[in-house]
Amino acid sequence: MTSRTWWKEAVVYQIYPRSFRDSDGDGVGDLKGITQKLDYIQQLGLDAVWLNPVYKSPNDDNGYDISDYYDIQAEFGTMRDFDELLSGLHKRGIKLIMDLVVNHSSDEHPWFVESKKSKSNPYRDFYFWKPGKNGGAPNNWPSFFGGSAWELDITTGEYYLHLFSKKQPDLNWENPALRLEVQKLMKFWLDKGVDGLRLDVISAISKRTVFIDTDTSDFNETIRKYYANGPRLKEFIAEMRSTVWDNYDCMTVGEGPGITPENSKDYLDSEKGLNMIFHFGHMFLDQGEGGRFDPVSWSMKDFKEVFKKWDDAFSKNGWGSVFLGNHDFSRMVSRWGDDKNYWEKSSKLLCTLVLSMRGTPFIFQGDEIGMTNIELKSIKESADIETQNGWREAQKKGVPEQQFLRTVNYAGRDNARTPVQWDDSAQAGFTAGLPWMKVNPNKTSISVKSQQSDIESVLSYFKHMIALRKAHPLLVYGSYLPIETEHEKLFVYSREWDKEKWIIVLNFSPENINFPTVLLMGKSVVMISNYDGIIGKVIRPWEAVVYRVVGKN
Ligand code: ISL
Repeated sequence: MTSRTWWKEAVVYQIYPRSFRDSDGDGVGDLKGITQKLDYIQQLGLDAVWLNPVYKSPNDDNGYDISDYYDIQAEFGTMRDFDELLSGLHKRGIKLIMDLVVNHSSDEHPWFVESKKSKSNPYRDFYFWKPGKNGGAPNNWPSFFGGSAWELDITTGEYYLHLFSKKQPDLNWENPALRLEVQKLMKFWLDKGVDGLRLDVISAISKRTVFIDTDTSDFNETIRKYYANGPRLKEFIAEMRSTVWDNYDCMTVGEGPGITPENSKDYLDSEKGLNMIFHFGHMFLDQGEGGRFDPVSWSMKDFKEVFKKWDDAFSKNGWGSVFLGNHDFSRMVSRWGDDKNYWEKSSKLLCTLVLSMRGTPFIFQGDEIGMTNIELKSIKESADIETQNGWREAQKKGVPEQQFLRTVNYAGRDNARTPVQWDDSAQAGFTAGLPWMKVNPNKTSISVKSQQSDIESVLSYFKHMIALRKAHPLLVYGSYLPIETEHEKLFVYSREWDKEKWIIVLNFSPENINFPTVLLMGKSVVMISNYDGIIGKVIRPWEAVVYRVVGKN
C-alpha cells in the first residue's frame, strides 16, 4: 500500500499569474490580485497552488526566461507581495508550489551577459557554446519555438544552444559551479517556506554533449532521442535531492517532454528521484510530425490507452499527476469536450475524469468554470513567442495566415492565457485597465459570478467533485482498472480500495450509448453525475456517472 502523503492527497490549482487577476489596473495579473482572491481559491476546496514563474524576466516567454531568480517581476509586484501571498495561502492551509526554470535562463541574466563576453570568461561554461559547422549551426537541432536551436553570437563568433527561444539559452549542467548556483536558489525559496517545486523541462537538463544531428524529422521523436533523458539526468536529480530537497518537507514534480512510461522510473526513484512527474502522453496525441502546429486527429482508443499505460508505470514506481490542460495547451473543454453543443456536460465530464483518476489532479485556472478557447482574428493578437515564431516558419513554407490561424485557434497556447472571467463586465473583472491579452467575449455567459450561486453550474459541480475526492481515499489510493466496453467513446474504469469498488462511466460523445448493464449487475449508488436522474439503460451525451457498487458485482 502506497504511503500516505499530502501531495498524493492534494488537489492542485495552477495559477498563471499574468492572467489571473490584476490589482493595480496595468492590465497584467499580479500577486496582490491573487491574494485578493484567496477566499475564492479556498472555497474551491484546494490543497495547493502551483504558481507559474513570477521571477524577474524580460517576458520573451512570459516568465520562462528568468533574468533574476531571487527577485519578483515588477509587473507582478514585490517580494513583500509574494510573502503576503505565501502567508495568506498558509493561513488557509494551502501549500505553494513554485515553478522553477533551470534548464535555461534568460539571455539577460548576468550569467549569460558575462558568458557571451569572451571565450575565457569565468561564466563561459554556464552555457553551451560551439563553433559553427559548414558555415552554419553546429548541428540540425530544431528549437521548440521554430528555427534552429543554435544562435550565432558575433562577439566571439560561436553559437549558443537554446532549445526554446534564442532569449532562453540552455544552462550547462555539466558545470558543477552552475549546479551549485541552482542548489542555492532552490534553498532560497524553500527557506522562505515554499512547499514544492515544479521543475520546468527537467527532462532536458542533461545534454548529450557530442551534439550529433537528429536523424528524424518527427519533432517529438527528436525530443525523446536527443533532448530528453540524457546520460546524467538521474545523477543531477539525485544531487538536487540529496543537497536540497531532502532537507525540506517539499514536494517535487518534474515537467518535461520526452518522458515516457518506460523511462518514467528514471525520474521517480523513491530515494533519489522526484516525487511526481507530469506525463504528456495524451497531450501529444493530436500533434503530428511537426509538433504543435501540425495537428492530426486523435482517437478515444489511444486516449484511453495512454491513461492505462501511464497508470501501469506509476503503479509500479512513483506517483503520477493528472491534468487535461495547462498554460501550454488549449482549454480542456474545447480540446477534449464539446464547447459548442455540450459545453456544460462535457466540462463536468472532464472535471470528473481528472478528479477520479489515480494520481494528483492539477486543475488549470478557469477550467473550474469551463473557460473555452479564444478565437484570434489575426496572428498579431497572439502574445505567445511559440505562435509568433511558428508563424514565421509557416510563412517560409507559404502557409496562408488564415490557415495558420485556424491551427493556432485549435492548438495555440494563447487559448489558455486569456484573463480569468470573474464576471461579465467589460474586462470580466480581471482588470480596471486594458488587459495584456483580450478577454474572451463569452464572459457574458461563462464567469465565476454567473456560476457561484448556481447549484447546477460547472463551478458547483467542480466543488462537489473535489469534496467527493477529499472524502474518499479510494479516489486517491484505489487501484485503477479500465473496463472494456463495446463503444470506443465510452471510457469506463473502476477504482477499488479497502473492499470498496467504484465505477466511473464517461461518454465522450454526443450520442446515447447503450449502457453495458453487465457492469452493474449488482446494485450501485450514484455518488455524482452530471445529469439529473439516471436512466441506467442508456448513457446520455457527454454523461458522467460515478457509481459506488454496493451489491454483488
Ligand atoms: O513540449 C511541449 C509540446 O508542445 C510543450 O508542452 C512545452 O513547450 C514543453 O513541455 C516545455 O514547457 C515548459 O517550458 C517552456 C515554456 O515555454 C512552457 O510554458 C513550460 O511549460 C520553456 O521554458
